[in-house]
Amino acid sequence: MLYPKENAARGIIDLGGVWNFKLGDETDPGETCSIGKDTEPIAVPASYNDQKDEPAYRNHYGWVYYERKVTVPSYLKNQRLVLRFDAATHRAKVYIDGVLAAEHKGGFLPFEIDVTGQIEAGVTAELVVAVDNRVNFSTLPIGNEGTTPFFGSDNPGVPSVEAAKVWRKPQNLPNFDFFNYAGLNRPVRIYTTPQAYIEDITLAPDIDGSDGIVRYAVRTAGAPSDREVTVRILDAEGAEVAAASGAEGEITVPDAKLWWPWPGTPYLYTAEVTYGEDSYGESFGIRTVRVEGTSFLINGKPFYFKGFGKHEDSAFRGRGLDLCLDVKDVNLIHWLHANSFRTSHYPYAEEMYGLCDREGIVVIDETPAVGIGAGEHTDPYQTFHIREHHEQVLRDMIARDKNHPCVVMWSMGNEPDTEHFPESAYEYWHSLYELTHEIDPADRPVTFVCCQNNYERDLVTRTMDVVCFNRYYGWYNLSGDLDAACYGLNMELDFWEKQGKPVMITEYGADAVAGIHACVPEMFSEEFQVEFYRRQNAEFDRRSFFIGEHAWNFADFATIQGCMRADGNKKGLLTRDRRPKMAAHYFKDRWEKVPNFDYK
Ligand code: GCB
Repeated sequence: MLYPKENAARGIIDLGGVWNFKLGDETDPGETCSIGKDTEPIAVPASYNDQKDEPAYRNHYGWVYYERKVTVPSYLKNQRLVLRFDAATHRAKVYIDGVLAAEHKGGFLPFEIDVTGQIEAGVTAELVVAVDNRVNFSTLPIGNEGTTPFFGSDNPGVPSVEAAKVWRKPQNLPNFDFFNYAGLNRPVRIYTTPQAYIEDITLAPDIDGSDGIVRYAVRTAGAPSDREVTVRILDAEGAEVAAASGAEGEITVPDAKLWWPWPGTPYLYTAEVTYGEDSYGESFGIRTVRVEGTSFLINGKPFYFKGFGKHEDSAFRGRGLDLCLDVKDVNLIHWLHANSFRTSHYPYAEEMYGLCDREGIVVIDETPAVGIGAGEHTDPYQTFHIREHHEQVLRDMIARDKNHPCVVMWSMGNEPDTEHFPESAYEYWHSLYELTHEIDPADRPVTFVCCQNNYERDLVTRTMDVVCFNRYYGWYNLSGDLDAACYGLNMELDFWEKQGKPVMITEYGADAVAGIHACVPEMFSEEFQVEFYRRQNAEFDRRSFFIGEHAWNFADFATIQGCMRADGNKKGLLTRDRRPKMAAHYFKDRWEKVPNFDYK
């Protein structure tokens, strides 16, 4: 799916701004197509939750309504009009002049509607978007249904499931550790194309000696296919270096400049595609990614991942796109001498991938499949109704992100149950693994992120291209005891070593409340967070098959309330407003000395 771009053939009408807004009540079916007068202002793009300091906003459950008028200028009369939502979290119904124009499920990937017949250039239309924030057993991410897991226990202080139903209001019970920010989190735009148009461009790069090879495919629509597709490859200065015609083929770029992670040069080319009156410039990099033995190779050289899991999370906007924050984060990633991050726990806004392409930051791209687990008595693979949706999300994520050189690996999900129902888990995840390989035109490595206490029972993780595991030795288990933590960690590393795969840690960390200091490092102090990383990194450094360390998390972030969270999750190396804790300085020093390539 192409990102909206303006050029001589295409225009964009940005629908960002202040819209009219109304909360639905919990019984609302999301079918209100005209929201009337008593509305409140709401900024788009942004999550609605923190835009007004009311529990009704913050803890809303169910549908909300966004409304605005849209007028496409009459000089665009003969153009094709496409209404594009970059993300509506988690489910949307779009009404144009009172008529349902589209429905979409999934809160982190774009969808678009050809509105050529519905919105007429020169005529004002009413746009109403209903958005549902509910998470449950059929959504990704997963929400618990009915009650919290604590209800129904033997503890007399805790009401039974039945009793809880009497007084408990329906509410979201996320089975994940980030605040369920919702709404129109990303841009809403109308873009135009000529009537015969380029629908999609796929670019799969390879290297042959000093040349670059680009396999390409262009999908067109809207006219008889007698018009010719042409492709020109432009270098970073805009000079043509290769060209081809036809809807698919292979192009050789002589003496190609490769895309390298920062501080190498992340060189970008543009594939300038034309079809009739339409044209589109897709930027891409020439680089290869491959797993060989226990190495992860970028352009044939063993790469070491230095970085973190992140979140899209900030004050006021919640999960709303903030370009200033994205640029700042990229600059902080450079400041830290990090080279990579994982889009934990959902695909991020497309603008961030564009920045990472340009700035040479390596990305592990993750679906929103987080929370697939329901304790030792319930097989989530039998109970949850997610398979079809999960496949769709994988297809949509790859369709959106396939041409980004920054994306080097797909993560199908985070921390599912693979321990209590190992066979079900294998069947589920391994078939998705095969599907992911099949649908990625560039066939990147595929993984998912495991976190099981009994890693020996898990049958899936060892079959992934890269073993990615999240571990909290010294925090959630063996709390505060870093000797014991290192002992436990080493036992586990011995196990993974035997699998003969590249292995990386995708989460490890300790909460540290900025400003709490201790001479003897104890939990929650900044000193403990540093010591936690210093000790465990020393163990990683001794293992040649170990290909990367991703700290949890880049910055502090908002979560649901709970007795384990004081104003959110405090495992950030930076505070939520991006001030460095001691651990940020520690990693900055360490990572400056750890090269991207041939570290082991
Ligand atoms: C995890 C999860 C992550 C949490 C983290 C924590 O294993 O993947 O979403 O935020 O632990 O801090 O507990």
